[in-house]
Amino acid sequence: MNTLKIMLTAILLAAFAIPESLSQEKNSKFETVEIQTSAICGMCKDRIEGDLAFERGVRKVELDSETKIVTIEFRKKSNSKEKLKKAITKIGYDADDMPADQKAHDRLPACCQKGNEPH
Ligand SMILES: [Cu+2]
Repeated sequence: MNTLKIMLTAILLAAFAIPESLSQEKNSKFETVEIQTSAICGMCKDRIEGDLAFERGVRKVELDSETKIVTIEFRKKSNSKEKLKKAITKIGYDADDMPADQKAHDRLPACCQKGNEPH
């Protein structure tokens, strides 16, 4: 009877311990950052999400159409917020305090360039 009790306790402990250790692993290897961009329309959203998906270590990219804030989840070892901001400026958009690369910006379709109304 005692053995059964111990076994049940062990099973219960294992059930709680496993998800806990998995989430800790996730927290240590990945980082999520939010960066304000100068995106204007849905094309900008697709362009930024599509290009950033190919940056090193990036696992998830989502640009909020309302706020133009892009949320990026990436492997800490492979990338950094500063590098990702730089990557956004090279696509042609502002990233927080970093201004867009002028040449990249000028290559964007006219409707996607800064100063246009969101559409
Ligand atoms: Cu656009």
